[in-house]
Amino acid sequence: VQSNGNGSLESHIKVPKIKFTKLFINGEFVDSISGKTFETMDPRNGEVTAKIAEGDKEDVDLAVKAAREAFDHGPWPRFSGAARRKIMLKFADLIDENIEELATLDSIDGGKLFHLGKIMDIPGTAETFRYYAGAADKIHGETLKMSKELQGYTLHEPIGVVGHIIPWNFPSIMFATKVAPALAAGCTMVVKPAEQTPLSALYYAHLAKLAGIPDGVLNVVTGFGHTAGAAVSSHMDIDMVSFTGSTEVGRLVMQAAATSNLKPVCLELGGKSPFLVFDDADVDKVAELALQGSLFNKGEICVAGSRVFVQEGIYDKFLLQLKEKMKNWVVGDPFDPTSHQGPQVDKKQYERILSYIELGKNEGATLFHGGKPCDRKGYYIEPTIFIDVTDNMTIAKEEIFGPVMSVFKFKTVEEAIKRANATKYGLAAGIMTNDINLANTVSRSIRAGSIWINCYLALDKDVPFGGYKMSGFGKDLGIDGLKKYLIVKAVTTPIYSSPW
Ligand code: TXE
Repeated sequence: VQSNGNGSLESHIKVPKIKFTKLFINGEFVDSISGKTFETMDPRNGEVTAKIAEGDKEDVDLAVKAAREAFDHGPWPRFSGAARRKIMLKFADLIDENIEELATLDSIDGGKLFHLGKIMDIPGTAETFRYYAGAADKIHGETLKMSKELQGYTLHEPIGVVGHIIPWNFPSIMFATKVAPALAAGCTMVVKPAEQTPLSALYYAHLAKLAGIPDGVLNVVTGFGHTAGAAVSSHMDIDMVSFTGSTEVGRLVMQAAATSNLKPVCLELGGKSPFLVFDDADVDKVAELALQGSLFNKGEICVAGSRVFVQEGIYDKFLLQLKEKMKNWVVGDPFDPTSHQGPQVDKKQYERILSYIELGKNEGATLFHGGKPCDRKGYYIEPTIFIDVTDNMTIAKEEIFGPVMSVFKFKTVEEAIKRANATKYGLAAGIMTNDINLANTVSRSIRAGSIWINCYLALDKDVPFGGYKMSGFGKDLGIDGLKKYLIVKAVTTPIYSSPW
């Protein structure tokens, strides 16, 4: 179904005047050294939304210099945890006070549903800052049991200047996922947002300053990946890089880290997650979960359950349910509250997804639903379901990052596990069954970082998230997400004999 987009748009929402378009370095919005800008587009119509300062290596150098100074001599790493907590809580409150504006920016930049941004992305961003604010004063080491002449303890120190390279699919959530734990740890940082979605990151920089985060602690350099991004990953004075994006670029980031100053990296990369439906599952409920699992955020989500394996006993019933549910799936303007799916982020992604759909058809999969661009302006694609997909087809192997689901049939549990694991990725998996023993056995057999039993996309700020295999390594979110921004120092002293 396509919404007509007339009259039903949230009428009070006007595209705001874009206030922040420059780099944020050392607490100031500044032009890029070259003076160059790039255009950010509205995916609803392909029109230019704003001209954004195009940062490059020299700008990253300036941002790193500010972050280094703030780390080596500034107050942030030296504050008590409680002092950092207080400022981070203020930051979270300011985010809450600006929910509509922030959600609007993510919608016009990335095509994200405004009504979900308002209740999920932006409040979730604020909550992530609160979660890590609460952790800021609970960072501590251990006392070590040593030989009787020695005593030791560990200090958990901030790792230093951090580089965050973030993608466009969840601009706000990604910003919080990377920035909040690093702030709590006492690090200073340079954020390189995706070139498709720079608007909200710059707005967060403005709020950070209002909240009282000292100058130089949080710097935002907008620009392209091969220039500004590469300058971050290869910088000699950045102590750690946290990256979310494609597996190809993750490899480049790791190479750059290795050939520069051997900085540690945390990589959250692509996925091709299996969604397993066993014979005893509640078909109605599970069909809904499967749809959300692969179409949510127009399929631009690294944990998309894009390989749906259904056991043969309920296969036909499952397809019937999918067909029924697709009748109510609305593709439309992200500001229309009835829309389930907005436009893809940009022309490149739109064309890439359509080329995968063509490949699916050419390689012999059967088109069960959708399969073409929507007949309207903007980068809208019909939600697409393929059946009769075989494991060796390209659409079964590669991450499409769009609203495309492939459905497979299986017979036995062993077969399901084997086929679910037959991927280079290992980000997530869904297991739909009412049999607790089966769910537990399959959970342990799947090589993936997040397992969802009778639910899907159940991501939360307090649950560690990150992949196995070529989906990367290191964890975001949860307390594990904080640990990577800390470095452990061991301190040892002798104990001289004492009468006590
Ligand atoms: O990602 P890139 P793209 C996957 C998804 C998608 C594909 C391509 O399959 O279709 O990647 O998307 C920065 N050095 N994911 O091309 O390029 C870039 O500027 C340093 C999965 O947009 O990986 C941006 O800030 N940085 C994913 C960030 O990397 C570089 C989310 C991600 O962009 C760089 C996004 C370089 N050489 C895409 N080149 C997920 N895991 O959620 C680019 N960048």
